[in-house]
Amino acid sequence: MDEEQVESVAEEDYDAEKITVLEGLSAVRKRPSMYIGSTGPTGLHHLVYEVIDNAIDEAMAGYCSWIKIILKSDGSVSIEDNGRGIPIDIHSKYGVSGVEIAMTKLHAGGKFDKSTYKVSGGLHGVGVSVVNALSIWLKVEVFRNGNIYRQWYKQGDKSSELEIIGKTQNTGTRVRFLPDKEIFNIIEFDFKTLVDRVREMAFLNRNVTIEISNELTGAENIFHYEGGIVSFVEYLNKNKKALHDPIYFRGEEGDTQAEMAIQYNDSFIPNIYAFANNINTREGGYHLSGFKAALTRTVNDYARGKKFLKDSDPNLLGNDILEGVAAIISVRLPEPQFEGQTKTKLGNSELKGMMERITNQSLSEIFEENPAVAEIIAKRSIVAASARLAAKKARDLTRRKSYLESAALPGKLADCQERDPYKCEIFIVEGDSAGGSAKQGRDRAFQAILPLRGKILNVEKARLDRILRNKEILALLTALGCGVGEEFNIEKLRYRKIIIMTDADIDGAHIRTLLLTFFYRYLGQLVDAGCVYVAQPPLFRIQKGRRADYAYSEEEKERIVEELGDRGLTIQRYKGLGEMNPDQLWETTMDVDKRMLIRIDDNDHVESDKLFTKLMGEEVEPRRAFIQKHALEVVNLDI
Ligand code: 0RA
Repeated sequence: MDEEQVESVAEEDYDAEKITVLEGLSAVRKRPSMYIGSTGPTGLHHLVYEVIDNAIDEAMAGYCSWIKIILKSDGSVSIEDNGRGIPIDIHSKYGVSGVEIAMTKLHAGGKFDKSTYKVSGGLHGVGVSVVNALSIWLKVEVFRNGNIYRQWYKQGDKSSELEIIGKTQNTGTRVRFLPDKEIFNIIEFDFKTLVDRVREMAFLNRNVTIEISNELTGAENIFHYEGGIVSFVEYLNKNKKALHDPIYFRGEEGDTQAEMAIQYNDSFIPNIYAFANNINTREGGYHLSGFKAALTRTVNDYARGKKFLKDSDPNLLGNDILEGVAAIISVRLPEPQFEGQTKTKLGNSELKGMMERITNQSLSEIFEENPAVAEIIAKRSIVAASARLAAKKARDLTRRKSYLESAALPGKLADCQERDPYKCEIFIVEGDSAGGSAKQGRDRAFQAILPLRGKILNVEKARLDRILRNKEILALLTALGCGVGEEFNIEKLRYRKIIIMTDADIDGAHIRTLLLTFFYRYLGQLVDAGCVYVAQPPLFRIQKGRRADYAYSEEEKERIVEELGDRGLTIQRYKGLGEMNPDQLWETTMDVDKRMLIRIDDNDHVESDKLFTKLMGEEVEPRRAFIQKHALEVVNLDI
């Protein structure tokens, strides 16, 4: 790989060697995370998104209507589009083809000069050269000028010249690459992860058809949504009860465009996704805050105008109006500023006023033209406001109680000795007998045990005020110490590891799901902070003589049995944690050195929401089977 060494102006005091700037792709291979975020699964999938983003750029410029992604059986991935094709002519400045520039120069990806596209997607905008740098091999094919061109690369360096290999009537680009296992811990793509992202892309770009298939399994999906983000909100509400037809409006100022789709459902949870140039701005930003402010104002104005709110009533708050809303906001702007921890917060402040103007104007018109819809939204927000006041009363009550009882920790909590939250963990255990084993087995220096009895409330079907009257949830919240809702404060969290430890049977799975739903819905910040875990107790104990092995799955048991031979084996199947003696529970599930924990994360909020709705929502019948099969889908393996 050739490295351009660009010398900076060196002042006498400086060591010129040290300030030599390395350009070219070797920088990418040296520090991949700087370009793709990580060398874990997220970074790996980012490679695919980077190529798709280039194709979507072509689509946004009006030249591409179709993208096809194939997971190949050799582990590589192919991304083809029917855009204009990467230019093949020789660039006057560099003396090499456009293809070679795109493949070997940083930031040269889809944008040779800024004027090529008005707006452009891509989180890092680093271009396909980064994909090239991090691939053991890459093949690029261009369909252009009646010809098919092809060039091969190895770890970023070309391994063949650009050559014509055939004729075609089409235009477009096909890139196929195999990620370099010297760079990535894992080089297997997760089909579902790709499918979810591609579906989102198709919602956001209504004119594009995206096909994705997996050669290994034969799975195939084709996404094309005429309705765009209207289809997106319908998708969000699919297993929920929608209260009206979706509302849609759009507007533009200068080179910036915005569109919004809104549809309320009968749940209590807001479900809003804001995108900027197709990027999910999870951390929000000015587009989102402008939208929320205007939505709040418009609903308040309407409710006052129609006298649903009396003059003496206080205004509805933003959160009242957001209860049960599903909304998509999509903005496209020429120079997005991505800020925040994960670079997913839109920092362009001019968007706030713009979103307010568009939303105020369009939504008040829509409300005037559709009074039935407006009334549903206004009245539902008023109910939410009264529930908020009731919840506040309930919270005040619990707070007062905890003041009275000094320390006020729940009686059944077996606390640990350590006080530094970062060193402490709490096991939430189902049932008293398991709780007993856990209390005896633990390391009391830093492990606390909270046994919960029976089923906790299904929080999916209740508002916060009712949830806070549930004894088990109160005990949990008091033990955690971090509060909930407006009072949430992670600094007050007493344990930085919260470990859900339930039986490995269907009831255990159910309780685990109830708890996860509660964390996910009401203590999402703890999930985002990576504090919530699920313990993995073994399913079998296999004894031969003095030797005991534990198996955490059916397959592992088979393997151990095979290894030890059939004779003289005693196999015990654990139905509940209570069947393990304290030593065994410690050894298999609680000992930091030996246990396996699953960290809960929420990488794809849209799909997590759908999963929890399915798990805990109205439809009772399919639930049991579904929980048994999928309850752990929401989690990723950690540690
Ligand atoms: C540079 C310039 C143009 C298009 C592209 C790159 C381009 C890159 C990729 C990567 C995957 N698919 C792509 N499609 C296009 C503009 C082409 C022109 O002006 O004709």
